[in-house]
Amino acid sequence: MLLKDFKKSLCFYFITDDMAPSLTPLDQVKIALQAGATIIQYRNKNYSSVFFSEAVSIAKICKTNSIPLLINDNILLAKAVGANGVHLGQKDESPAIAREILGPEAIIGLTISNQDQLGKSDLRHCDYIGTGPVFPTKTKKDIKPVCGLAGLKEMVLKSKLPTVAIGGISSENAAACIQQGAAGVAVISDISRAHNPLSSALKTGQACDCQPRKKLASAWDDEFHLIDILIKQISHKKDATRVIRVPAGDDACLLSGIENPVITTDSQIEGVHFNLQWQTPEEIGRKAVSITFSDLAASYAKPVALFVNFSIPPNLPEAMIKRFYSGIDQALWQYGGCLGGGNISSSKCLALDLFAIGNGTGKIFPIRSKAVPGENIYCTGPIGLARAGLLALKKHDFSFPRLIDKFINPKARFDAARILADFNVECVTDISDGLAGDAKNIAKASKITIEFDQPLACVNSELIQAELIQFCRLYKQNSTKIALEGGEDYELLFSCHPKLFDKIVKVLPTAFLVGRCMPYKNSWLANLPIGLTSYQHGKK
Ligand code: TZP
Ligand code: MG
Repeated sequence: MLLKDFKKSLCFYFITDDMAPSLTPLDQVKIALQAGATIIQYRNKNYSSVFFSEAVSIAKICKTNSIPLLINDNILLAKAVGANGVHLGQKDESPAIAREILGPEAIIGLTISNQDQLGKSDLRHCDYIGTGPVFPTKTKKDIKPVCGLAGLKEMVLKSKLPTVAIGGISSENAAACIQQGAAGVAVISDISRAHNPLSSALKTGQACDCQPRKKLASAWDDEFHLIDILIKQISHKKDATRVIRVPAGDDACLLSGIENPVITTDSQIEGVHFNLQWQTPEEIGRKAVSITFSDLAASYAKPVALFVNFSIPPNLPEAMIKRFYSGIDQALWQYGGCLGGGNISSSKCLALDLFAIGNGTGKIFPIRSKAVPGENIYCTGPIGLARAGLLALKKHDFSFPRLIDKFINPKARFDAARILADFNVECVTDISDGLAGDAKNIAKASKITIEFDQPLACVNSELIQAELIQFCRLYKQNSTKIALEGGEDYELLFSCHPKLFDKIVKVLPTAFLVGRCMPYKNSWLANLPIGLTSYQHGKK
């Protein structure tokens, strides 16, 4: 689920019933999902550890069908089964504790039965509220008086959070609740205890305008079948360089005629580099290729072949895996290069390991150790945008589309690399770990000190987009810090003589001065604002 769609996912909210006479909670969930339920809550008022495997099975089927799962009351159970969040009552643990345990991306709901509770509740860590009972119900005994459609409407108007109507909901009254402005309706017994649960669920789905699922998604389970369909899915087969003699599909790929083979690798790991709540599988696949190919761009090499090792958790649906490959295919169309092969393996966490082979110029292979005193360090374009985009996503704030796009859709700068190669620039690296960190890599390799331009014009000038300034003002962030420390812009950092730069900037007008190359004096970087570092994996 993409977080920006969160409100939509509240629409048809099914809650499991541990006291249903004939249907297990897992069977109830299957029926609700078939009928088009958009979110599931596992509610088991008699929960004990013997039900853990039941919760795990429900978590699996929800994950496979990309439907968020919330756990009623039990924060630790939510954590243990990898649910998307919790629903808490007034007497349960606080939303603040749930946030601390489940993290910033968790969905946290709170029951608010009336205006008095609304006034008294701290909603800072909540994403939605559940209001009811709207209509009479026999499912829950210790409840407040019914609030009716009028009470629901008042709650919708007074609460800043999306409101889910609960209590006595059926296909007869679901649409009326949504007409009052409710983001969704939560149903238990009208499905779990219905004479015909599927037919009842389908009617509620229809009332909520939710499409039924003809077939529930199945998790991938056959490696060879998957490899077969994924290879077929890659439509970019144009081997412009004519060096791939045997492409993906055999034990190995046969290449010939690469005069200057340039090889690089990169990894994208769920929870470290990407998050399915923010990015679609297509975007993740595309970005994985862009950042791997960014190393080829920084080496003046043209993409030839790409190899993808895909580690996939067992409950991931086949359809979603295909979407990652569709993003990979889009990137191959964008940059060139063919799929040379890969591997698929089952794994606890979702990860894409990419290997790329490119063909270098044969004339120059730019490296980090070629910067010399007398030259300056320059950057090919604005920086800090991707980091700010990531921070915006973490704050669930989608009002910075350019920043978010920079994080989600970085481009390998083959265009800028071609210009630098034409001018015989010999010292280049791509900025993946922040301007300060990558400048330090050049300084160390070249055994020089890079003295940053004062007062850091590169980050304070108009080059930093208005959106970044706006973002920093709103969230009291230091734009210099974001620009210098933030990784993932994938611009190129290079060193050359100022006179050469005067020519380069005419054809690459976004390029700007970062600092000067000086003989080594005590530190690799000088003139950096105090306290700045760069992002390094493994280091906080
Ligand atoms: N909270 C308020 S009413 C209710 C809960 C958990 C029970 C809703 O169940 P049903 O069967 O959909 O009326
Ligand atoms: Mg509760």
